[in-house]
Amino acid sequence: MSEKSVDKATLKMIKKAGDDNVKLAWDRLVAQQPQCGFGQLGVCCRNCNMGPCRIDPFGDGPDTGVCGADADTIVARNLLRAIAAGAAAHSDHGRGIAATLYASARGEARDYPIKDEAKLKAVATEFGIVVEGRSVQEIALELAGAVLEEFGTKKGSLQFINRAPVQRRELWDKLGITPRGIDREVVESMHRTHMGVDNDYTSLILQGLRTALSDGWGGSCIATELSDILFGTPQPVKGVCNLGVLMEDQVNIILHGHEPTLSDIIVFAARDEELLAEARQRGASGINVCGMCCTGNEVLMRHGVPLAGNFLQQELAIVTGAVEAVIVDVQCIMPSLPQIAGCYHTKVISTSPKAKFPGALHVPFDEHNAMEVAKKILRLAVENYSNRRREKVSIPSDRMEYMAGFSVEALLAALGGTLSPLIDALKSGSVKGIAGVVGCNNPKYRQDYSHLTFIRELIKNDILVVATGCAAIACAKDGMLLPGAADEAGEGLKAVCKGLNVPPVLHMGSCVDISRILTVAAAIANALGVDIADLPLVGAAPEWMSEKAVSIGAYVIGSGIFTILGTVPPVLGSKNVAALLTSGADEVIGAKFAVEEDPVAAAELAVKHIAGKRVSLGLKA
Ligand code: NFS
Ligand code: SF4
Repeated sequence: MSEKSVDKATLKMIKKAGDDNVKLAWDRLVAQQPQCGFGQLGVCCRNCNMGPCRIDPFGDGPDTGVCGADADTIVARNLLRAIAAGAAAHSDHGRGIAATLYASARGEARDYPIKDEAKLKAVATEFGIVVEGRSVQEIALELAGAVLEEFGTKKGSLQFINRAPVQRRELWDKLGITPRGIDREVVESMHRTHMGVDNDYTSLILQGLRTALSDGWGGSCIATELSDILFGTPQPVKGVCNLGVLMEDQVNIILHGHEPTLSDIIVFAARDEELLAEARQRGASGINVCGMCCTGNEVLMRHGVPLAGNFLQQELAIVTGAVEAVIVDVQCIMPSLPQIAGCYHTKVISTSPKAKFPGALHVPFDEHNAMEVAKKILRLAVENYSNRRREKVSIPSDRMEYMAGFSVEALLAALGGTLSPLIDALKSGSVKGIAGVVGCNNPKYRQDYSHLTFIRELIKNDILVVATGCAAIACAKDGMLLPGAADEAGEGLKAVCKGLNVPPVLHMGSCVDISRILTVAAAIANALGVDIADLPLVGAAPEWMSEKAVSIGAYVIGSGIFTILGTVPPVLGSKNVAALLTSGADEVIGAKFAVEEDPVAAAELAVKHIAGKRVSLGLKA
């Protein structure tokens, strides 16, 4: 049992699920055994109806598909399609936020006023938009228009890439991977992977980097920056995390998915007096809105909303028997939820026209009428409190406090207005380097174990950790986001954290907020007059599972940062592709991937890499 997770709340609810006869992701993983070896190696292709084809990895069966595609082509094509899907998910999220800003500026989304005018002006200025003497509405309208244009832009490259150091941009130009329109890269990737188009694995992978860069410096960056403008730029905030945040005597609501357009307004709608009165009338003492996964991170970063857990806890929240509604929009929502909810009284309410779930209640969310719809959804949850079956309720007591909210702006404020103190700490070696630790849970690996073990090793070695997504939630649950966690850090990092009263692991937000990490990396490189690839940085996704994570990994190495994957990607069926990603890429793009399932060994790789970069910069290893 303890093999499944290091999280006590998770283990308790896995046990309860067993008692309640509920099947979870772990059970379904067992039912899938043995998983397809061709799929694991990435050598199966279904891109046309002459197939499906598969390459024999042992060399005594076919070495090409019907069309003649070999393992290199098939593996690279599959990888490119995964990147395109991941980039599409992040970028479509970004487009949704941009459309909301556009509607807000046109006076068509009254529930979304602009919360951060200073950031609006700063981002508009970046886009070359005049801000002097103009109203917030006028600026927002022009900015939203310019941002929406980035998806299919004619101007040849994306705006936010200009944050990257000139050396990096010149390299992208030289390699022909400067991202053009965001949609264009995704569409071109689908075109290139159609039967009989791009068959050269190097060319396919370069397009993978370009598509991923259009995510990291495009769609994701848009999602982050425009969310800050609309919902407020995060500032350090405290809250509580893990399934123990659910309340026995309150209407419990889980917000799960990704887009803050939905989650942010629900947080405010839940303060409605009428709804609270209705809840009290039904015997509840209040309405307890909690987050899950990345939309949870969005509302945690901005409002300190309690966070019920990360990816592998979405089913378990329902298993507590204490959740009236799981309100979802898009991404990382298991299709199993309505089925599990059927064993309890929980209602799963889907809200996005893009994501319907058989067995769930669908209430289309409408940004033009957001508050009204939010209250309608909440009313369903409140009414459902009367259906709670007390005998099925068991909420684990496990909960942990966290400090989050480290936007770039908040980080700068903590440092006294400039990055100089951080750069000085890097130079002196009190902080040896910075690691971005991101990504999911994966039931193939013990939940949170790799995240936490890897991160602990890093901070011991004076490497500052910045985290997002489900990795950051793993840290929150384990107390790693508290300033006191600095006691586990090396002497140098400990002193820096104590001086600033910040944790050794800084929660920077949801997965689209990895764009914040890129922005900081670029700013440090620019301040030192070097490329991002010259800095003592590493990226890691210790427990990744999603296609979004594949896109993230690709844009992180595309941006010049060595990246360690803790779960094995399906590329091993092509020696050439695997060699390009884990070694050849270094000479081309200045960074490469490593795959290491053991988090202690992975940390050793990170420490060694950072020491090497420090020496190259003329700093003490
Ligand atoms: Ni990221 Fe967020 Fe979590 Fe993985 Fe899914 S919630 S966008 S993909 S599982 S970190
Ligand atoms: Fe087979 Fe080629 Fe068609 Fe893929 S594209 S299914 S390898 S024939």
